[in-house]
Amino acid sequence: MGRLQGLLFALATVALVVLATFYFTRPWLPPLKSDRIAIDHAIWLSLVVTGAVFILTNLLLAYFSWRYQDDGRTRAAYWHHNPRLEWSWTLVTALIMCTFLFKALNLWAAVNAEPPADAMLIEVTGQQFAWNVRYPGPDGMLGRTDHLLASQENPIGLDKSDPHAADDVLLLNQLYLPQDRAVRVQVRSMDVIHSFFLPNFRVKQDALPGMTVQIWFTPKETGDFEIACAEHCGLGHYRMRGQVHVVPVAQFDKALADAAVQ
Ligand SMILES: [Cu+2]
Repeated sequence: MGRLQGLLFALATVALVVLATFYFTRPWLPPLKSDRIAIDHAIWLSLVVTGAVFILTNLLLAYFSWRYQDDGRTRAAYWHHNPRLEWSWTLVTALIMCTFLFKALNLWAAVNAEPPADAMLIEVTGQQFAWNVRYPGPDGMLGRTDHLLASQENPIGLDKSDPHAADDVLLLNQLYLPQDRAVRVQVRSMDVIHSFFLPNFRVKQDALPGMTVQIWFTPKETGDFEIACAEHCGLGHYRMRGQVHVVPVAQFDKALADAAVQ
């Protein structure tokens, strides 16, 4: 019976390794449509390193459970305290983790670097349960907002007495972006914490009440994609979705004007 048990455990472990390897080596990220390819590289690197450790340790587990299972005669050896072994696995693991850490810090610094001077300004304000999108209009300046002015008709509390507010373009759950031009998005919230998530653009930024957080990226391909809320923000969280439309720069002004009329 002992023989069979070890063999079955080994086979189950090998099956797990084969299935996991098959599943995780297929492309599972949504297609990339922005300039943030470095994020994909970081995800793949950590998957390759942790995946190699996973495969190696599980194959060893399968082998040992088959090879050294109870045969009714051999006594198990017991020993402890091997400082050299303990130091080596601690140091090797620490070294790998430090490499990940420094690479991630560099990537984080690059993602959060100053946007190009000609980046297009857009404001996105989360609210239960919608995304309010605002463009500054021809004057290039966003009008003042005040939470106390917010109402059903004026969801972000735009101060209409501010001269910069008159030409602001407001959209609901529709975000138009120019292809191949950097955009800087000021992410805000009217109520609770939301998270502005553009899976195809590798963008995810919490929208925090009382704070304006700026992110920037460059859309690379035209098409329609999803905006999701990635922070559980209330009963309607599931329907807090919108669409991103990336259009060629030459058609951008018209696309935005058409959308604003609707
Ligand atoms: Cu939300």
